[in-house]
Amino acid sequence: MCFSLSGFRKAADMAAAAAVLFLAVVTCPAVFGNVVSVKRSFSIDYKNSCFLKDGKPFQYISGSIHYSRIPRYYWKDRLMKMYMTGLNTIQVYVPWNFHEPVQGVHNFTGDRDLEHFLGLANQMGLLVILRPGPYICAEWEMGGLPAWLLQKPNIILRSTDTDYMQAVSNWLSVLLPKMKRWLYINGGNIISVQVENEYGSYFACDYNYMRHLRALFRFFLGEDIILFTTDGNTDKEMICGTLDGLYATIDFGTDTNISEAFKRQRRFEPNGPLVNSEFYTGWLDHWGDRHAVVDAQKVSRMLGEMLTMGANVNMYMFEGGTNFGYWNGADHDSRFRSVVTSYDYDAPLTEAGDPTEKLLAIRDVISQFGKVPSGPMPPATPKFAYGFVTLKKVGNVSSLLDVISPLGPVKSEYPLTFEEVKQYYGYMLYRTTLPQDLSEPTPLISPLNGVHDRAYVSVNGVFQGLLQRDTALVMNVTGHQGDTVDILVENMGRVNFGSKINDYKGLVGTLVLGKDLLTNWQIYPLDIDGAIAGGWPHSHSQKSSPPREPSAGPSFYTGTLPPNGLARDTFLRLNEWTKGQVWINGVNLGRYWPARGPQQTLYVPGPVLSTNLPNNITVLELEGAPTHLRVLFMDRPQISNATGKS
Ligand code: 6GJ
Repeated sequence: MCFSLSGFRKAADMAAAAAVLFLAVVTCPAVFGNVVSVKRSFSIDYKNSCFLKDGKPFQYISGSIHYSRIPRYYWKDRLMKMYMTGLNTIQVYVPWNFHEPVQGVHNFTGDRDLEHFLGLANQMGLLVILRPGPYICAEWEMGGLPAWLLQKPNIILRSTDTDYMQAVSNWLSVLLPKMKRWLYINGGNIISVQVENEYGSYFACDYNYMRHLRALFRFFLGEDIILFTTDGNTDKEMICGTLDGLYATIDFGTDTNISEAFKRQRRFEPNGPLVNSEFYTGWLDHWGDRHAVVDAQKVSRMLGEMLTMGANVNMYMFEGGTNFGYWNGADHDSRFRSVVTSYDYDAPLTEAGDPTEKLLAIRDVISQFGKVPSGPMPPATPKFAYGFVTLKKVGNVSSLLDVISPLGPVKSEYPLTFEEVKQYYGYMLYRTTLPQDLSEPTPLISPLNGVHDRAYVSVNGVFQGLLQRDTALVMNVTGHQGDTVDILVENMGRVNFGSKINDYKGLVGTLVLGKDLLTNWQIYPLDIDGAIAGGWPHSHSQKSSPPREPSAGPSFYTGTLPPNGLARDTFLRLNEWTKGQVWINGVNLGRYWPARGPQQTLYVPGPVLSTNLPNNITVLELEGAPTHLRVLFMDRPQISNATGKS
């Protein structure tokens, strides 16, 4: 095991350190002898089982941060706090779908400016462990894979499927050449690059897929960069996820025996550095979960144990952030469970980037292994409670299709999926007519559990109930023959882990009403974000004043938060509302569902707000608005601990 200064505790170990340093001087003159200029290098010393940075033993202490979950404005703030904690490295996923939402159209600007993010980290002296996937999991929509891959109905994702591999090759031929200049060996700060993500946990176990990726990464990045894999702490996962030429690392959390886990890594890497690539400092929340927390003392204690062993540790997450818009993922084990908008993760830095007791405990541990930057920890960003804003109804979704679906419907005898209509995120409205009079409540059934994921059913504009994937496959409908049936379907985020990541959305199966198969559909893709970006509804004069009483069912509401000269972080609470989506000044803040929780507030980054112009608020309420159409801006987040209703 390489002995690095950071591998020793102070005081008690200084004597040992002195002895080892003496031995090192004797055995490694090139490192401790005459000062020689050393070409930048970052490599693995298999003889001494450590990393070498410019030829010297190096132990990384890293934290995961996802730029795709943080407004560009705050990147420097979060990175500074990670640096001041004593981290020397950060770990970064690159979500493919974030940069190529439309096939062949790439975006690396603004909040997607990955190179600007890398540059900020470089300025701060932070090294980078890059994880470009192409699959990344991460509780991110479809694990980072673009949904347009599903246009091929039977594509086998994460395999040598030719269409999948062609798309992967095209993507990596755009991304990796951009990363080459950022490699540490080329003057940048990227010290290692992960290939795929926990591939051993995927059913395909396609070694040729991993070989193809290894070849692509080597072709674009060269021979000198360390390529590695990460897999869960089981033999099966390590067997299917590792490949010669890719350094095998492992991940585990606070519920694991450290020695046993590293013994498992040693079975795949008998020599070389011990690495925990994902040491879970917290955990994720699905809608309806009890909020997940991980004990700070346990995290810091285990971190100290691993660092004492000379292991290299990345804390997952150090700064989680937010699943803005539709970027949250989902899990599907016994049933579909959508991840909430907040990716706070009970991480050392909160969703809003505020230092926690957990961060301070971690910094104390790190300080025992070497000098942490002197000076105060940057404080929490200022928050502001802007108070109540009362909204007014714009209208039902069904009455606004000319605005939010300007291209009109796609006509089809049977329902088409989001992917078939080439809309990938958010909402679509499926319209047909009642085939006969239904004077008695008549069951509307999704016989193949084909509602992905939630469907809000209205007849002639009157909300009659909902269907939900896995848990509500039937509801009753009444009406008259020829009545208009509108079914708004919500995509609640694609599965990001396991074998069900081919997660088609919309009505992926037919619906049966009584004995009738419902056919002859008009399918409206809804471009709500586009309409709002174009100034709707605030710039549009309301043609007709909608009914004053808040009717149930999918409807838009709007209002303005007056400017007050401050653009401070704030938290939006809609606890009197039911379920929906919120936009402020065109920014899609994400989803709310207070009855399910545990998330009760939506994080509103200060830079979203204007200091001198009215802040336009738009709410899509899917089920039922409250009598008082109020929303509340608070100066702190709220998370419920009770398990939400199903
Ligand atoms: C990691 O595996 C993943 O690599 N992990 C999780 N996996 C879900 C396993 C369920 C049995 S939850 C938190 C992390 C991230 O998703 C990470 O991307």
